[in-house]
Amino acid sequence: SWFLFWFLYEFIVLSAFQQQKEVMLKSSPADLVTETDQRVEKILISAIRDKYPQHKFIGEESVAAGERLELSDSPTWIIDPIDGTVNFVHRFPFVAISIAFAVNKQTEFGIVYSCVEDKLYCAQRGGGAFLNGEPLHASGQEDISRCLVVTEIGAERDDLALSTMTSNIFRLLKLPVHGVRALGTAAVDMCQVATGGADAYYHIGMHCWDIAASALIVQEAGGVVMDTDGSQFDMMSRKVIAASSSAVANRIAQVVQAFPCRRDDEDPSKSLCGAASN
Ligand code: LIP
Repeated sequence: SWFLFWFLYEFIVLSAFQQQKEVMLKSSPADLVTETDQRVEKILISAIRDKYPQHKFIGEESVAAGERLELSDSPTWIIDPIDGTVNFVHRFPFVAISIAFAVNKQTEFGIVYSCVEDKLYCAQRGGGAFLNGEPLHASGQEDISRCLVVTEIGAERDDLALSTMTSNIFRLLKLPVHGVRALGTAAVDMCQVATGGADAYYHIGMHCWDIAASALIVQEAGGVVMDTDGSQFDMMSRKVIAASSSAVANRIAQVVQAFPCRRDDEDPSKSLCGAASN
């Protein structure tokens, strides 16, 4: 219910936002988690499970705690309790909850609540996209040289990932595009394409829980979502482009290169090149 949502964010996330936080590291020195991330996810999943005991869940912190990530055809809730945890730790004002509901591996509705901005983005498949109740429309821009592009540096700190990400930005700026922005949360980044405030977003390395909801919000706002290699969007591939038009999306796919990263639904015991890691 909206009350639970409101309670979680008003009372738990916003009050913790101003406080000093205990920070734990996950996959890299820039991949952080706090007790608030874990607490919000637990409360949300238990509340939804009470109402829908048959449904499945994919939660960022449940997976981090070792739960197997599996997307089946069953009704599944894909949850990121705090998207933009680094922002949350630093009190940088872009922090969001992202909730997607998928059936047959396809998102049917998605919610992104950017709590410091008090902006509620939502979409239902075939029902359009909205921001605080107002309809959303992507910009429709077709000329890459008139585009504002959003991306992220992400949490990877290995040389290959960093050189790939920085050379992607270099090539885009040389196209040229009007500029490149990064808000520090994939979900809010991507919603900027749905509002028309930005014309494109691309990212390599984020997870299904970061983008499952915002991808539908962009599509329902008339935008285009695809993989960075130009193929069909796959929320498990950890590579995505969202754009104002197919022309802009395809132009970015020509410029952007990806670094190897394990699919979200791939067995973590496998090494990046697929062989069992010893
Ligand atoms: C974050 C994403 C961001 C990405 C970070 C991290 P989190 O999600 O929103 O786009 O660059 O690596 O994945 O960890 O704050 O939920």
